[in-house]
Amino acid sequence: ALVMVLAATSAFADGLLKIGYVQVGHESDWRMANTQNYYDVFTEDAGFELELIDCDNDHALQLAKVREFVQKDFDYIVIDPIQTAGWDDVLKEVQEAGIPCIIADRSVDASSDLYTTAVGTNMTAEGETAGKWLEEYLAGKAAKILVIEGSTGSSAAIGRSEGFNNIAANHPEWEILASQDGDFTQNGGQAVMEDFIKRFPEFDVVVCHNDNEAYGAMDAMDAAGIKYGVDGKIIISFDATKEGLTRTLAGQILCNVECNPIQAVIVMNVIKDIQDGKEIPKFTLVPDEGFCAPGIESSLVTVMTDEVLAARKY
Ligand code: GYE
Repeated sequence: ALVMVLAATSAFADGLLKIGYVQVGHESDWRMANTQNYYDVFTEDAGFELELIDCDNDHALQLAKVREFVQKDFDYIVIDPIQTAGWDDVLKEVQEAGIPCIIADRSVDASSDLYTTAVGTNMTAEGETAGKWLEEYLAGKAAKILVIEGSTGSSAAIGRSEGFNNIAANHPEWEILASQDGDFTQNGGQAVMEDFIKRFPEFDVVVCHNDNEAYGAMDAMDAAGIKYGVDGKIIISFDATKEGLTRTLAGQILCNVECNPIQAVIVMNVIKDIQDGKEIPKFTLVPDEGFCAPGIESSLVTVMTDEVLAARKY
């Protein structure tokens, strides 16, 4: 569906469009890259004044900051929702104030009538890519699987679990031993993995919902003398940040499903289209792809090389 929105004429004397972005926090390398990308793109030279708030994973704070943007009559409000739930009231308030609202990266569990448009990746598809890669790699072999989830209640964690489970459902020879929240952080990933190592003496695969959790899981396995890589435990990760892909190229992470943090340009183009009075789609997909370690044959993901790594900015 396409939607028409009334363009904002900046209420501010400097003529710059005021953009308020409520960012999730600073939990991961992905997040830092996403924040940097917004600062790089929404510059004064480009005609914008960006106020980016680090909400530090605090849903109540995120709601309060959106309300503050409404009070200050910002031209556009961009929300990267920490959690999917609990958005109806505040979205209605933004709408009643007549401020175009863009949901970016993560999604909300609210009617799409309540916001202007959304920009983001398909987290369920990311989970399915991870599952399909594993399916191809194991080729019928049985596996005991541990999952370190992203922050509970976030669309990124919900989607990745759902997608992976969709594929796992076709494999009675796969056993998911446990699935636990590591909050998308390195410390969280390490703590969950330390706990897993105590509880599950035998496992084959660790699925980490982001790269930072994977680094923490590796630290825990290093400390316990557990090998990972082509001749050890299989680590699957998400995000495919520069460091994550460095470890994929090194054969430590066997599969890394990208989630592209470079989203600000897409958001900016949507805003420009609204300004120009153009019709905009209700959702714009940020494309991403999967990668695997060298030496693995895959029909689904790109095999890592030095060139692929060199081309990554974040
Ligand atoms: O995968 C993780 C981050 O919302 C897609 O949040 C994002 C996720 C990303 O902290 O690293």
